[in-house]
Amino acid sequence: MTFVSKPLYTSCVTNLILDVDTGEDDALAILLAANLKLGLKLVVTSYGNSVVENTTRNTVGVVALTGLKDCPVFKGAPRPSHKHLHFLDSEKEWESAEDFLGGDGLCGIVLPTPSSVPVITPPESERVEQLAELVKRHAPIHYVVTGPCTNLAELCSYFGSDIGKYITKISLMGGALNIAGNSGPRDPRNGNQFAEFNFYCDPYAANEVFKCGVPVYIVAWDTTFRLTIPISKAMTLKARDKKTRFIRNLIIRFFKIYGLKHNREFEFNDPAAVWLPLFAPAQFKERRLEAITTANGFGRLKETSNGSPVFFHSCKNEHIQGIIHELLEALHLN
Ligand SMILES: [Ca+2]
Repeated sequence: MTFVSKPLYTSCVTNLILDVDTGEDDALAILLAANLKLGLKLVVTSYGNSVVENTTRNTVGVVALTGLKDCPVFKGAPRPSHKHLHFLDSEKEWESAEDFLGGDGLCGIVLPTPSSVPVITPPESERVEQLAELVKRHAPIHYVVTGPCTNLAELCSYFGSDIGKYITKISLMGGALNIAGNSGPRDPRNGNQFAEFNFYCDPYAANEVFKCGVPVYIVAWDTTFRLTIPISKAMTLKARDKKTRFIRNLIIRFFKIYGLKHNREFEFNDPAAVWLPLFAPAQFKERRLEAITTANGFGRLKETSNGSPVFFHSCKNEHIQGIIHELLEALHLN
C-alpha cells in the first residue's frame, strides 16, 4: 500500500489509554490496539452506546479476549459534563442506540467477564483523581477516545496546564463537519441530522479537550461514514481463532439485527481513530474547530477563526478502500 505514510510506531515512545463506550466498534478498537502491540495500559469506560454499567461489562469481556496482561478496566463517567438536550432525553437516546447495538451495546453477544481482568470501580467523588493517578503512572500517554469526551475533559480540568506532562497526544473519534451527522435534531430544511453521536453526547467536553494544549487528532464522521463493508464482504472475512470469530460474529449480528433492515453497512468508526493518527498522520490537516453547544446544530462541528487548532482527518475517496484493507489486516480478518 502506497497511499499512506507508515511511520514505524514504537510502543516505548508512549503508552496507550483507550476511553470507550463498548459498543461494537469500540470492541474492534480494543482488539486492534492489542493486535498492533501499541502499549495498551488501561481501558476507561463511559456512558454512550449504553449505560456505563453495560459498557464496562462489555469492555471487560473484550479485554479478556485480547489476552493482554495487566490492562485494567476503569469504570468512568456515567453522564455528560453538563445537563443538556441529550442528557435530559438520555434514556430515549440510549434506547435508540440499543436498537442499533442490540440492547447491551454488543449486538446481543454476551462475553464471559473473567476475574483475570482487574476492574476499578471508584466512588464517584474519587473517580477523576483515581483516573489521574493512573494516567500519571503510565505517562507519557497517547489517549484515544472512541466514545463521549467526558472523562478526558475531566482530566483536562484536573491537570490544567500540566496536562502535557502526562498526555502527549490525543485522538478522538467524533464530530461531523462538512456532512450530515448520525445523531440529534434534524435540519428542518433538508431532514439531515446535525451531529455525530459521540460529540452530541457531550460537545462541552469536546471543546475542553480541543483547547487543552495537547495535539488533538480528530477522525470524524466525515471520514468514517465511508469506512464500511457490505454483508457480502462480511461473509468472506476469515475467522481463524477466538478473537476473529468474535469480530466476525459481531459484524454478522449487526447486519441481522439492524443493518439489513435499515440498509446500512458495517462502519469501522472507532478502530479508525486508533489506526489513522498513528499510521497515516500525513492525512491530517490543521483546522480551527469548535463543537456547537447552542440549540441550533447542538453537537455539530464548526470551523471558525476563534476555534481551537486541531488536526482533522480528511482523505479522498480513492484512499478509503486502502484504509479498510489496512484495518481488516490489523484485525487479522483478511
Ligand atoms: Ca464508541
